Amino acid sequence: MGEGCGFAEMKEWCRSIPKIELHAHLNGCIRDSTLLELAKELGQKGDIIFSDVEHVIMKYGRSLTECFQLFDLFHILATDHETISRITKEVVEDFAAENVVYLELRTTPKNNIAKGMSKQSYLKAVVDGLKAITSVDASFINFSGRAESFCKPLHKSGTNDIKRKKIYVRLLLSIDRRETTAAAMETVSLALEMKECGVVGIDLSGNPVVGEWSTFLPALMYAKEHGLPVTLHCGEIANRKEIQEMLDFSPERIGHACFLEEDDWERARLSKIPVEICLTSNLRTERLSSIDVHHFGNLYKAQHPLVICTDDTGLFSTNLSNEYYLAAATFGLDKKDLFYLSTNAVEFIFADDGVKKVLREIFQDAESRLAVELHS
Ligand code: 6MZ
Repeated sequence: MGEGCGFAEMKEWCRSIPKIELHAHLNGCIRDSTLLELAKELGQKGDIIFSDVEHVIMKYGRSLTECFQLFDLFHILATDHETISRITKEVVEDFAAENVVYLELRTTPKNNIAKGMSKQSYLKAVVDGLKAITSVDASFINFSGRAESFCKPLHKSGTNDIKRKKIYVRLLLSIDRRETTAAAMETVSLALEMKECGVVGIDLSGNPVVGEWSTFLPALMYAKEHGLPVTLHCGEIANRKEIQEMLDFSPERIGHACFLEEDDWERARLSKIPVEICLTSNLRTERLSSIDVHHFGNLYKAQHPLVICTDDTGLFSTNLSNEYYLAAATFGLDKKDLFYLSTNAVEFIFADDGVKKVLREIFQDAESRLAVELHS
């Protein structure tokens, strides 16, 4: 961490600077309190036995396998449309509270016949959640294709007004590695249909030990052919063949990238592919022996395009400010380094140039406001 700056001051800096979040899974970001409430309700209805799940929800460290067991539980708890909308609203509010000014929220559209849910109605529930946000000003795109202007402040501007947080939100649709080619294709078609409600790309995620690259490739190619950017969970486990196939595909971004070998990095370097870095997630799922050996260190030194992200704020009890702090504390970054790391992330977003332009202005304003601290 930069010299002359205490822990508390650095933590406050990480919280106060504007930030961009590009790798956050909706259902991985559920608040603990909401998760417990949902579990209790389902317990009372007799749908689950609450005491069986309570300790799973409250457990701190989890292996990658345990994380995916927990996701199965999340999917039981969060199956109806109202709950999806509620979670979306809360997750966006939580990111805005950390001064995230642009959030690319990813989620896997789900079919659930018993609940009358289709992939399309799932996505509509997510958008309804965005519409329900009142405590912060969220800018997203609604179903009729109009860019929503920021919600109006609740009170007229006055001296007692607290400045309202503003956040741009766009969506990525995830293909789960358990899905078939047809299901993956359905998600990409939905994304293309729903571009008008703020869907800006496709993600491939899910348990990395499940599924074959060849299953998802047709759908990912279809996305690419139709100009929809793709980000891949790449190298979350050591799987040389798949990592190479993924790099052959030339995705617009990759996430995690824990198990790339030197040759793979050479290719990634040449193509300057931005990497979504999830420090706490990688540490907690035991992708590395300790945080100081994380590939962030070398990539940062080599000035490779990087963006610090959270992955699953609920699952890993973290937030984006905390991830920035962790990077500073582990790799000796100072205030200025963090600010420009955050600023550079604007260039890797999937939203259009109009949004990029506004974000650049937000960072320029912040740069002027923070000039003393940035240049001291
Ligand atoms: C791979 C992950 C993940 O889509 O239901 N997901 N996939 N690696 C990770 N690192 C730990 N974290 C989350 O959000 C939850 C889903 O996101 C994916 C998994 O498929 C998980 O079921 P949604 O909103």
